[in-house]
Amino acid sequence: EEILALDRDCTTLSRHVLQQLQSFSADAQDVSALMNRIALAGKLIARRLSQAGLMAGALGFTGEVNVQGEEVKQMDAYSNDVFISVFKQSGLVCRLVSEEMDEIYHIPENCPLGRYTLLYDPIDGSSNVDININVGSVFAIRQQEGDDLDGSGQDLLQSGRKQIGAGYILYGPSTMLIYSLGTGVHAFVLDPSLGEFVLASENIKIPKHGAVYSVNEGNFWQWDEPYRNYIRYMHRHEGYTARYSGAMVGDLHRLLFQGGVFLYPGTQKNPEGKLRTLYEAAPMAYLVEQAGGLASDGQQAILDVIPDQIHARTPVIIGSQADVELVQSFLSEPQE
Ligand code: P6P
Repeated sequence: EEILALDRDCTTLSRHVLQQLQSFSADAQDVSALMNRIALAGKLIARRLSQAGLMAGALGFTGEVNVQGEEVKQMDAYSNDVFISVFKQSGLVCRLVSEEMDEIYHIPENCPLGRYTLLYDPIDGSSNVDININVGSVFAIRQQEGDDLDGSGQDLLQSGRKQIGAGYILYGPSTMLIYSLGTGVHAFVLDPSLGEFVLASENIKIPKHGAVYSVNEGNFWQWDEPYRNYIRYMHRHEGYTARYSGAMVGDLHRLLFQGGVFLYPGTQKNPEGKLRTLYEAAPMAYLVEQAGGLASDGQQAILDVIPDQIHARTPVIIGSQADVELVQSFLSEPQE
């Protein structure tokens, strides 16, 4: 038992990544180093979150408004800066795309260039930060294609199947890092006494069905009728229960282990919904498909969605196969 625990403690994230890639090539080493950098960003953000309530200026708003038109929380700004600081000198990336930055961040001239682009939401669910409820960071890794000479990042406007890896960090009672590089979904837990993410579970498979449906029913009257009919079905049938935290990462983490479905449909005001394709929907869809679940925008797999701009949004129906298919059955009903 003790040896097993010791062996698990020694399965650090970087070693696990190399095992997943079954290679020690330069590329594999780069991806392993990149994942390690993401883990470092997670540790720095987790540390700040754990102290935020004690630090003047760590909570509340900065007074700015981001590209989403949302007020920027101190924690959003800090966490975005953490990712920049961690990756700027890494020699692993050439660009950063963040929910918190209108423009693509190009690694400065005097810094070493890498071949990957990291796309991330540094703090997803930041409305939860000031009330000490879980938030998360979401990330996707794409390989640099072409030269992006005009810096517009057109090569990033491709389907989520171009992602070479994705994952999230969940800042909850414990800090967890969940990732996949295309060979299954794996979970690590931050052991603060070691300052290391330690392997918790491998090859996580989402249950084929779960009781939970996770959606903001406050938007009910803005949805098209098929979504309303689906919710009415949920209300009228035994065996379903609603869970919604206001932070996608926590809601999807629950579904990964317990099954169920998370939805953020389009509304009349925002037909594309609220969630961003490149750094929220696509990475989560990548993970959920790797875990044996489904992720749809209502018409097609989210991984086949090709965004028309860096901060494009998409409707999201994501989770257990049976539960996503149930939603889709309402969407395919003929409309009167
Ligand atoms: P609403 C957080 O801002 C977020 O992007 C997701 O993490 C979350 O699921 C959703 O928006 C919450 O949005 O409109 O339900 O408050």
